[in-house]
Amino acid sequence: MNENSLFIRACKRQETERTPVWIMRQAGRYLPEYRAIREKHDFLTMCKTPELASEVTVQPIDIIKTDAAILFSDILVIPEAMGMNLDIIESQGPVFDSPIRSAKAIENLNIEGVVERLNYVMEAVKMTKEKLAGRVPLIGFSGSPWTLACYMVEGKGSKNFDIIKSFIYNEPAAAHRLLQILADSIIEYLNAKIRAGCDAVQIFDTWASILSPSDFEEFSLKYIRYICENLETGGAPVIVFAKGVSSYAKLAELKCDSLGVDWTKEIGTVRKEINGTKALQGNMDPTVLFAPKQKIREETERVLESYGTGAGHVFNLGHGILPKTPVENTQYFVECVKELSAKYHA
Ligand code: 1CP
Repeated sequence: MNENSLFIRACKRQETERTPVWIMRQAGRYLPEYRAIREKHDFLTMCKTPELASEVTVQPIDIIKTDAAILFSDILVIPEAMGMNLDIIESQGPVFDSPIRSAKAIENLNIEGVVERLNYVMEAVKMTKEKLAGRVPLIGFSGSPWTLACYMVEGKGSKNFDIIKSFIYNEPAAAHRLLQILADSIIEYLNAKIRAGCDAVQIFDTWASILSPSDFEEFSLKYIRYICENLETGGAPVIVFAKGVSSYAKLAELKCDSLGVDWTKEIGTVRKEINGTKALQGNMDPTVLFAPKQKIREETERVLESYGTGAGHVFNLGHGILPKTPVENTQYFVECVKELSAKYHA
């Protein structure tokens, strides 16, 4: 059933009757129904309790009516499973109390049995699939090695990422060792998620945006390539979202099905740049959802128009939905995509 869904077909550049839509970070803080559950449980408990994780995964399907679900979890469960103590602090986001600052700290990571310790994620996948009952496909995800390393070395989010960048320039061998360890764990983790029932997987490289093109190749793309080449997908589409990259030419050579595009590019220009060789996912500016309805409709149309007619577009925002976004506008946005996109398909 899910192989024939709009989302999976669009990821594979097969014809659809309209453009499918889902929203990065759709399971989260802008929904009062999410906040009601989050008030009672801390973030990691929610990730580790399949009953809760599956419940908030399904919320946006019922409330926002998107065409795909994304499993509620976080990219940082991998470093947590490697033994790094993770706290999600309300006003600050994720924090590791002892970040990695040396080659020795990397050797101390507990890299055996990571995926076994993440079995709670696989249980959440199975429970979510039951709750979805075939209504829409389920996307599993991971951070890229580079984006995970950013948090593991910085210890938290950062403005200018001077600590991770000093690390890659001063200790390149250790940095590459860390990135390779992460890449190997990510392959095993995404393969396990697909086996547990995920219909597609997305790799988030949020902090691609802070690297020069040559550093991006050396410290990020190389490992994403390795992951894509070693996944056992069984036909599940692979989506790579590298935020803020200046060119898509090399990404288009990856063994993946779809590329995410942030809102600083014209999606139609990217389509031409890669000659239609991958499906594209995106790319409305998330803050447009704070605008009046007329503007939301116009921007939706503008993105559809930019991509143009034919297969291979999955509508999304250019990055995650923001916590203060009005739910009503989000619902309206999804309605607009569904209504306006039909004329771009034969
Ligand atoms: O207080 C809370 O409720 C926690 C907020 C929260 C939520 C809802 C965090 C902490 N993570 C999540 C869920 C989450 N994270 C999902 C769920 C599925 C979905 O609906 O999309 C996903 C896919 C992520 C992925 C994630 N976490 C990324 C990559 C995507 C992106 O948005 O760039 C990153 C960079 C993180 C780290 C992270 N975890 C949480 C926060 C607030 C952050 C970002 C911190 C920062 O800006 O540096």
